[in-house]
Order: sequence, then structure tokens, then C-alpha cells
Amino acid sequence: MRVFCDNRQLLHAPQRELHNGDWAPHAESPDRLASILDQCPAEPAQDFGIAPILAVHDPAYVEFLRDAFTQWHTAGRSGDALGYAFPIVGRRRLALDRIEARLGHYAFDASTPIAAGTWQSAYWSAQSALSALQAMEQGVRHSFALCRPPGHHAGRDYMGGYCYLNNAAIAARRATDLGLGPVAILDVDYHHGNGTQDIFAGDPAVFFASLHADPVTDYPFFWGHADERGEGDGEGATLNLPLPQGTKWSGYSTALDHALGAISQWGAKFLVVSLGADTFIGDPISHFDLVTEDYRKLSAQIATLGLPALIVMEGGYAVDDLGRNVLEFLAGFD
Ligand code: Q9C
Ligand code: ZN
Repeated sequence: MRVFCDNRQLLHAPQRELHNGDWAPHAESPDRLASILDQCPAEPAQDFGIAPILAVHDPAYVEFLRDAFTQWHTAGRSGDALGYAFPIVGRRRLALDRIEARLGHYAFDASTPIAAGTWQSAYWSAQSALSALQAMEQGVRHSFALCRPPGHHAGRDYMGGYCYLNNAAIAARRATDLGLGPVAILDVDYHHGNGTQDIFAGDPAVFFASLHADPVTDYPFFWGHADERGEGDGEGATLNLPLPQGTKWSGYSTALDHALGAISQWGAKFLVVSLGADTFIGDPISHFDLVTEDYRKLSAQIATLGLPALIVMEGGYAVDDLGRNVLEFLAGFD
């Protein structure tokens, strides 16, 4: 399995986040990469430039991500840039200049601070996904993009849930553009991949299937309900399988069978897996009960599809176990 990760993905290091009404250390820390790299050495990313990013994201949003930290400091603020006022549904999308207004405009939550190295890390995280895709164009059946920061909560013009650029969506879009499709994205992170869903909701060329904690009880709450099935031409190309807190391998595996059946029936020729290891029983912010050995069963079950698979790292916050869980997952493909 080829593995891609760039050193510059370590630069993003926000200090803290809001958690249960108080400040906590930022769960999506650079240590996550070290835990995984300990288990599997990686190749550095190649630079595919900004074009494949702009094929998914709004140019004004990308410009905001690039400038926000500088603008925050020029405005006399210190620490990480973080919004606190959000234009709720029904407000006009006013193009205001104040950094606080921009931070609200381009975010749906307050768990996604912009620090000094955020843009660089997000950029190289996306380039790792594109590099892993290129390895597959060159003939590898499976490759792993060790992306960080993660991406699946980021939409075309918004950040959230520790995510800035949607790495899986950027790779999936490029895969369809290269004629490798039809492409299916299977999201097995604990949280619903709302950004990916929004990006492809109306797109009949990309199928999106997600297993996740029921948004009635879990973040991101406002997406991922079973009745969300795609829109317009994309109607039927979105499949949401919400699961209860406490889900173990047996329940998970049954839902996975359902998702895999739908992907295969839809006629996918190429698979992107959004891999979250926050389904682990020891995850500090999540509530499923998968154990380390289950990750090999998970990937072995996915591999029964017989499709070329690009694996993109998303969440997983039990840093001491993260590398082992990811290694088990990768092993199930061989
Ligand atoms: N601190 C991913 O797994 N929760 N993102 C914020 C608790 C946000 C998780 C409130 C969780 C986002 C990629
Ligand atoms: Zn997650």
C-alpha cells in the first residue's frame, strides 16, 4: 500500500476548542500524524496546484482560508482566529470585510480555529490526497492519503468540524474528471460527512454513502438523517445510515453490508473511503464500540467490492491507539 503524507501537514496546531461549554485542548492535534507514521512510513506529497482544489471549493472561500490568520492579527487580535457570530439560515450572505464577520460567514461551528499554519497544512493535506490518486492512475489498486487536517465536514464554501478543505471530495472530483468513475465515496468516520454530502448532493456522477452516529444525538446534528437521499439529478445517490451510540462490530457490519450493496448496485468503478478511526471504543469524543481487530474486518468487508480504493484519513482522536487501528485497517486490503 502506498502512503502519502507531507511534513507541512504538521504546521496546523490550534491551541484549544470549545468543549461542553469550556475550553479543552484541540482534539485534532499534530500528534495524530506521528501516531500513524510510527506504524507506516509515508512518501511526501507532490504539488498539483490550486486548480483541483478550486474544482470543489469556492474561490472566495479559499482566499478567506489563505488570509484569515493574517487579517486576524492585523486587526489586533491574538491567538487563533475563531468566529463567534454566525449568519443562521435565512440571513443574507453579506460579503462583509470584518474578520469576525468573515469567520462567521465561512464556518458552521466554533470548533474550527485558524492558526498560523492552517492554510499550509490544509493545502498539503489536499495534495496528499491528490498524490495518492496519482499513484492509482499509475496502476496501484489501493493507496492511503494520510490527510490531516481532515476534510469531510468542509463544504464548497464553509469550514467546520476541524475541516478546511475537503480532501476526499477533491480527490473524488479529480477521479471523475480523469474518467476513473463512476465514483462512490464511503464515509466510515464516526461523524456524518456533511461537507462531502453537500458537495455531491445534486451530482449524479458521485455516490455518497455514510455510516455514522445518529445526528439526533451527535454532531453535526443538522445533516446525516436517513431521509437525506440527494437532490435533483443526484436524488438517490446519497445514502445515510445513522447508528445508535454503543454500536459494536455486529451492528456496524450489518449496516456496512447495506452500504456496500447499494454502492455495487449503483455501478461504482472507483471507491474513495473517508476513514475515521473515531469509531474506536477508546475515542475521547465519540461513542461507538469498535475494537482494534474490527478495523481489519472493516476493510476486508469493503475489499469484497473488488474496487480500486483510495483511502483518505478523516477523524480519530485516541492518539495512543490511532496508529494501530489505522494499520489494521490498511492490512485488511492485502
Ligand atoms: N469538542 C472529525 O472527526 N465537535 N471531526 C466539537 C466537541 C466537533 C469531528 C464539539 C467534532 C468534529 C473529522
Ligand atoms: Zn469524526
